[in-house]
Amino acid sequence: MMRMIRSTIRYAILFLLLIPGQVAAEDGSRLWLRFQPLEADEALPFTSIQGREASIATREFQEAWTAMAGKPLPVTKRTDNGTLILGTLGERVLRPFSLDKELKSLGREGYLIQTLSHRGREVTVVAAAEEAGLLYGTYHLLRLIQTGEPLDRLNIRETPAYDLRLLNHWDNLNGTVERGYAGYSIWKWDELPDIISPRYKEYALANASIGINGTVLNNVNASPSILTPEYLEKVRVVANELRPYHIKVYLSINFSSPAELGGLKHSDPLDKEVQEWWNEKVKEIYRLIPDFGGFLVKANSEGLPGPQDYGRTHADGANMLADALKPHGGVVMWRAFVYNPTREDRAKQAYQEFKPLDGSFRDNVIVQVKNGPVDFQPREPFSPLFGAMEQTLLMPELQITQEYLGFSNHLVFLATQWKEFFESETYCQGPGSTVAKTTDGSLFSALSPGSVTAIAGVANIGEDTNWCGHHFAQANWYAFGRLAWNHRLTADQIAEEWLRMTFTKEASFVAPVKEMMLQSWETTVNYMMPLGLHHIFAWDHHYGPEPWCDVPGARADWLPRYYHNASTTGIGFDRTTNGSDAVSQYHSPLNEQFNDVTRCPEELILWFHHVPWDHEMKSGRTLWDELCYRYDLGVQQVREFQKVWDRAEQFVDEVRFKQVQSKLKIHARDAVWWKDACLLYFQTYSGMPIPYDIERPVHELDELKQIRLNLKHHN
Ligand code: GCW
Repeated sequence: MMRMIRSTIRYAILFLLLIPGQVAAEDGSRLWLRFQPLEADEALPFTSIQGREASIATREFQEAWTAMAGKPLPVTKRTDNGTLILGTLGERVLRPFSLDKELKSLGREGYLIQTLSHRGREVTVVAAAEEAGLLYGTYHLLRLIQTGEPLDRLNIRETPAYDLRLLNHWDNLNGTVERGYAGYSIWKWDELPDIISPRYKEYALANASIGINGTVLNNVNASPSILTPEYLEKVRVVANELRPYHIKVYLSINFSSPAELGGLKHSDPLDKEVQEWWNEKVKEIYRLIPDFGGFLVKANSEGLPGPQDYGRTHADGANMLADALKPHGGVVMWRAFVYNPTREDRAKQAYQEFKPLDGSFRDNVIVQVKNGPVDFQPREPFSPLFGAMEQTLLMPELQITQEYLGFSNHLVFLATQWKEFFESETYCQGPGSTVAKTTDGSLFSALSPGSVTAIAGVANIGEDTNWCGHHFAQANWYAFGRLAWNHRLTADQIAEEWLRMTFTKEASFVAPVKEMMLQSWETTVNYMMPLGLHHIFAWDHHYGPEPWCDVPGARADWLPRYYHNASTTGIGFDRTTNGSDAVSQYHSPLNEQFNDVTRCPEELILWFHHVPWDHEMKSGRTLWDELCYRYDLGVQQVREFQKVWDRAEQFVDEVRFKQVQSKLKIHARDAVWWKDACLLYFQTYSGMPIPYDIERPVHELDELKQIRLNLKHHN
């Protein structure tokens, strides 16, 4: 009998351990917000909590705490040792601490977290001028708890680097996502406004936890339909879901909307009727969404309509929309991603178009500039527009989705790339004028007292269970938010935080996996496009290599040959003063440095120079050999990632372990594909042998040329 009872109990326990909820819990859906149970030896200083019950910060804290500690913190009116106090300016709970002046100086979104003493009792105070700051402060404290940081002597003050920290969704109204690799859009336009997906709130929460405060819901290749009353009603409902988490909604608009939607004869921005149409449309939007953020505009770019269709400038177009939005507090983010199939070097065109317009934009227009002068390539120099427009607000656009970095198959941590960008010297006001400082208000703060600073990242989010397709792609969403809040954080710090929250704090897991993440971007550059090569992707889908690609009748600047210029004499794009002269768009001494093949950083040498195959590199190797070594190094590094991950098995739940392991197999195969394709093809020009000490090609060039990926559904 006893044995029977015992075995029943054993089965019951086994059953409890196997209930589907528990296994499914580690599917990546909770992102970095897993709030794992605290371990027995983690003594935390909190004994009770004081905070407005209605406040979302208090609610979020209690929910997370309950998950970690098993029960909520007791709510108290008394101040005891260990009381956690959450409050905003003027609230009774903060009165004993005289923080008002300081809180005001931290602005709307800033906060402080301090260990303070009150009548001999030690308390922790999270305080901010307004609710938004309090929520950010609360998430900061939760991050400290989750990552295992000491909590006893806290003295933290934070304000964001950029005022507007936005995600850009390239999501279409039919549910597809342009350059999205994590399934269909999370915005269920067909179901809205009646059905509200629980994911909207989860999305809001995840963004708030990393300080993102705005989102552009639809693709920059915008359908005019987004501005119909039917869709605006849907947008209103999404905005209502996001608002409690301090996330504002913005929309991409189609410049021809007055004609296409309003039935006007045209959409000329200087036409009174057109202006009136926009004024009325904007009023309609604000009636529905009083805190609407504004418009994002892709105009006269890749075939889209714009002010130039009517002989007007980008400034004319942007200012018309800005005037409509101004009375309501909205902004226009006008994209500088413009280029035409002219004889002019594509890398120079955005600068040529926008630099002459410096000073002619309204103060609620922000020109949104991609990090590099071409298009989110694996590595680009920074766009020369940064540091060139001293009287125009400029915001960086980064790409979180991995359009040119292996989609959601390759493990690429982008914080390293973004740090290189932020820290690039523009020299616009001498040394120290980094890209970050040209955009965060520290260099050109005189623009206008009310003007805002901003940054955007093209989202990598879709309806996949783990949101981003690859578990490690979540780290890029996370890193974007963290850097938008504080671009001084190191990639190392961000990876460390993310790993501890997303997987485990175990040092023997974190150290090697973090190393892998920190190396992964450079690794990808190595096996895809080392030494400044760019845009040698296969036609249209931007996944695999196709340096030989030739599509009859296609625009020259959409073909790899335009960029690599391989010939029997050498390889690379001559952008020196003898070539396209793109170097001259940079300030001195950078222009001279880029112009001189012996001083140009080797990472960018083929971006700026057409280099002979036997050119001697810093390593002492010829350019050809160096190219071979870089490609090979990339492959070897991915193989190393596989080993690092396999060694980490004991620390990771089975589902996520296996999924990442499978992705790494694809990653390794693709790296070999890239290496073989590029080396075998370029060898037909260099005529030189592949150095004998590196891995031999395993493919035939002709066989690689036959590969046709059907990746249409990804676009
Ligand atoms: O690089 C190109 C992408 C397009 C994208 C465009 C842009 C949204 O391939 O898919 O369109 O950039 O940024 O506008």
